[in-house]
Parts: sequence; C-alpha cells; structure tokens
Amino acid sequence: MTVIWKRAAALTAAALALALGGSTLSAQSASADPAGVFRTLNWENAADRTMPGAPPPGFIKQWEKSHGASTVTSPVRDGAYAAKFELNRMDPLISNGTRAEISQDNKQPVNAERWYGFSINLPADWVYDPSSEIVSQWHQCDERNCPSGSPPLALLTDEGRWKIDFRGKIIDLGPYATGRWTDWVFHVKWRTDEKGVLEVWRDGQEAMPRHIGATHAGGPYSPYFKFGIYKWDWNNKDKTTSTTTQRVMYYDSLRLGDERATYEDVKPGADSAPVCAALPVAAASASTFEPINPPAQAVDGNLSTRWSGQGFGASLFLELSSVRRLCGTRVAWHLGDQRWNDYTVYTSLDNVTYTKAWEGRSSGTTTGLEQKLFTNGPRDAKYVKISFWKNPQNDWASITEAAVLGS
Ligand SMILES: [Ca+2]
Ligand SMILES: [Ca+2]
Repeated sequence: MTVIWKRAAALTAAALALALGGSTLSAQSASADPAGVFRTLNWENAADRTMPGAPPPGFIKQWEKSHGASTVTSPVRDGAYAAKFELNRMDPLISNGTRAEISQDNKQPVNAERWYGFSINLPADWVYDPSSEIVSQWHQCDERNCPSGSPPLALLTDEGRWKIDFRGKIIDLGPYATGRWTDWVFHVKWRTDEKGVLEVWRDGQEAMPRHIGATHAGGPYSPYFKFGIYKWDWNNKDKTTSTTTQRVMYYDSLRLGDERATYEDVKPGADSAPVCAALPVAAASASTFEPINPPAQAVDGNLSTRWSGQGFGASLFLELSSVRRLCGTRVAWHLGDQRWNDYTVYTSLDNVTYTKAWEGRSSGTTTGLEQKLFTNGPRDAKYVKISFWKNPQNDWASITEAAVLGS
C-alpha cells in the first residue's frame, strides 16, 4: 500500500446562524501571535474565510470541486470556524492526484527550522478503509535539483491507525479516535546532515522518539507543508482497493512557527480560552416597559421573568461597567417557541452613537437563549441596544433573558 502511494506522490508535479449550544466560544484570536509564529490559520479572521472559491491568503488551492474545501461553524477546535475537507472517489485529479489540499508555496528556505501546530477532527463516520490517506504532508520542492520520490514526511490514517511516514519508514502511532479533535505539533529542522531534528506530539504527549539526523534528501529548498486529504489509492478509479467512496474531515488551529517559536506558541487551541463569553451586565434599561415587566427582569437569570415593551422599535439597553471587546449577544424571547421576532443589535461606546452589529429574526422554535455573533466580527463597546421590530402575533417586545458576549 505504501509503495503504491509513493509512486503516485512521485508524480505530484506541483503538487450561523451559529446556533452554538456551547456556553462559550472564542470569536477571534484574542492576542497577537508570538514573534516566532509567522502564520496562524484558524479561520477566525474573515480574510481567511475564502474557501471554496480561493485558498486562504498566502496558500495554494489544490481542490477541484467546490465541496473540496469550505469553512464550517461546527465542529471547531478554536473560535467559531474551522475548515472542512471533502473528497469523493470520483473527484477529478488535481496535481496528478485525488486530493483536496491547501498547500504552502513550494519555495521554503533551505535549512529551515519549523514548528507546525494543527488539529484534525476525523468525524464519527470516518469508517475503516483498507486504503490509507495522507492528512498532512511535507513535500520536497518541485524545482530542478530537487530529489524526486515520495514526501519525506507525512501523517496518514491507515487501517484504523495514525501513522507517520518519515523518509519511507512507517511509524505506527496507534488507533485513531473519531468524533473528536486530535492535536498535533511537529517540530522539524529541515537538514540533510546530522543537524536535522524531527519531534512529534499528539494531544500534548510525545508521539514518537525524537529523531536526530537528516530530515530530507536535499534540494535548494526545504520541504513545504500541505494539509487536507490526499488519497492516492483513488487516482486509478477502477482499480482502487478502497471500500469507501467519500472522506470528510475537519482541520483547525494551524500555526506555523520558525526557529524562534516554541511548543507553547503553536500548540492547537492556544487561544481557545473563552474570549467570547457572557459578560456581567452592570445595568439594564429600556425605551419603554410595562410596570410588571421591567428591564431588569431581562438580566435576572430567570427565563420565567421578562422585560416587555410595546411598539415598533421598543428597545432594551444593556450597559457594561467598562468598554469591552464584544462579539455577540444571546437573546431568549417570551413565547419564543411559538413566534419569531425581528430585531436589531446595536453597540455604542458612549450611549449616544449606536451602530448596527447584527440584524435578523429569531428562530421561533425555542424559548431558550439564541446566540448571534456580530456580523462583522468583534468590536469595542460599553453599551448594547436590542431593538424590536415585529413578531407575527402582536406589537410587544418580550425578552425573558439577554446576554452580552465578549472578552
Ligand atoms: Ca477556528
Ligand atoms: Ca428573566
């Protein structure tokens, strides 16, 4: 099996709704990357959510069909977004292979020291297949004077197990688990002499003995990183030994570091602390309310009490004790399982000028809190205004609970 893919690889020329039930999520990297991390790709920045039409900035697209790579909101390893890769047996070849991958540029500096942190989710329906697939690989450069052959380093799933192919040697890491995230950190000194290093961690534990010595066969560049799904056994559609016809997997929390980086700098989920969580509300008020349903009852933690205000534009105001980085709201509507409500969320720094952060309709299917992240990402604010427009039954705004999310 390994021999088969090696041949195929050698041919590789160039080669919201957000109804998130969880209580917290991080909406965006809360802090700047450490100095040694030169690229974070966790799809939390809107500019990275380019798929399926285009690769994230700085990367190369290696999928043919629109299902090949896309952005999803579940599951996620960090924040609110992750990448989904889907490969079907009959997908056309791209770069001489059946693949859905995102690739680095193939001109990586010679003798580079690199850290690669990422997390992979093989979903629960990732069935056993006798033919394997590469889910991350480090490919030798494609220029003249590069050695041909299979990639010097690859992470595979094969017959129910994680395996590493390191320069032709298969290292069995044991069974894979499905339906959850598996964290990986690779540290490589790309060298052709005794100064090379390969270290691998899985879920925070060393996954294999540290290798010291050559890590690739040479050429004018260091190997470049590719990730997604590459299933060489599907290259020949008629003669595959595979017993499945589709592979779907999720990828998140990629950090690429240089020689200044550390394990801690690139490990997946490094900023998965709750940076988009409910914040304490200092005061609640309203543009209008009926005396038995005052605005304070929208923040008393009790879904059986409510604020009710009558009329188009009736508004609930939530004030924080200071300016915070806000990312969204949660709102529970009275009789929310019987009727939808159209409403707009605004934020303000000064309680004078309000700008729109989200606008839409509640589901009409739940009396529980419904989470809406701000349409254009987090923003600084101290005040939140929730303005009611209409529901199909009457002209009353009735909110049982509301929460402001932020960090
Ligand atoms: Ca993410
Ligand atoms: Ca309440």
